Amino acid sequence: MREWVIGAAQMGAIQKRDTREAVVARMIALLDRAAASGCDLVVFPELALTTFFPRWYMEDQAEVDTWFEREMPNAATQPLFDRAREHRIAISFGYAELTPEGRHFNTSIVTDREGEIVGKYRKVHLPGHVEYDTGRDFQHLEKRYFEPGDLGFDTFDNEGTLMGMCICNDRRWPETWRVMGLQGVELVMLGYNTPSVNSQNRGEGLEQRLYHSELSVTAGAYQNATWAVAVAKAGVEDGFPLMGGSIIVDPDGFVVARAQTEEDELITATCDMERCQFGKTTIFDFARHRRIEHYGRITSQTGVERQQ
Ligand code: CDT
Repeated sequence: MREWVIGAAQMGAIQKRDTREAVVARMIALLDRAAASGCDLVVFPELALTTFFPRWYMEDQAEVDTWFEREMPNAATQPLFDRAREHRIAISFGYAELTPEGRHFNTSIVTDREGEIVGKYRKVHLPGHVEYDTGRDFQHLEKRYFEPGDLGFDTFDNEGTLMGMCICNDRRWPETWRVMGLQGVELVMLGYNTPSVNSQNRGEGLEQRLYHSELSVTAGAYQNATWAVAVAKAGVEDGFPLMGGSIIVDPDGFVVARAQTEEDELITATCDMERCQFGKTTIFDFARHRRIEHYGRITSQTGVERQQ
């Protein structure tokens, strides 16, 4: 399938007290709206099933584990998979994954239109910190609760379209996009939970935060000639605001649909995968133009090393 009607299902706030069942009911309502709009694929946010729990400091691992899913689908999410299959809509969403071996990941999956999981991704770039940080206005403890993903940035053939995923902070790193671009990716799906203010710089407000998100996604899409769908969990969660700004971006880097609210909201676009071909065969024809002899630092070095 080369032409997909894609829905970005932005979600409003999820409070700590909200159950998985209540959240899944909201996701199903968005899915029904997507079916009415003719969608073939719907993308939901990062950690779509719960509040953004990494803002809360916890020491008790049993309490931490209550935010994680031990299998997917499970009893709470099975109705979402069932409805997606009924509508013949592929879905992608993020959740906290606890593996049988006891490993913790910030994960997303994508299904085909039969409701079968055809791709899984585990977040690589984990922002934030491990210990309680008194210097911040609020906590961001992803490095405490998750380990870095171990699956790389794979791409998945989903009914004839090459799809890839990344999660939130990953979108700010050009390497994320290029590793998928080098596999010929045609659609990058990502969800995010981005605070509306910078916890370490009160002066950086919503407008700048939205700009940096859009800049990252539009640049990633353009420079790799791929469609991109970036979907927020937004709104005020237990007093902590998350930004909206969900977008669908074409392979030329232009925004073709943009959310207007910070609530549950569906935006859609018809995405022809053949449109990736022009960029991939001209200015971003990697085989002809890349000069890997100058890129060694990208994989041999993390921090800055100044040349004297
Ligand atoms: N969820 C997530 O990755 N959020 C980050 C916030 C970084 S602030 C520590 C983001 O890049 O949007």
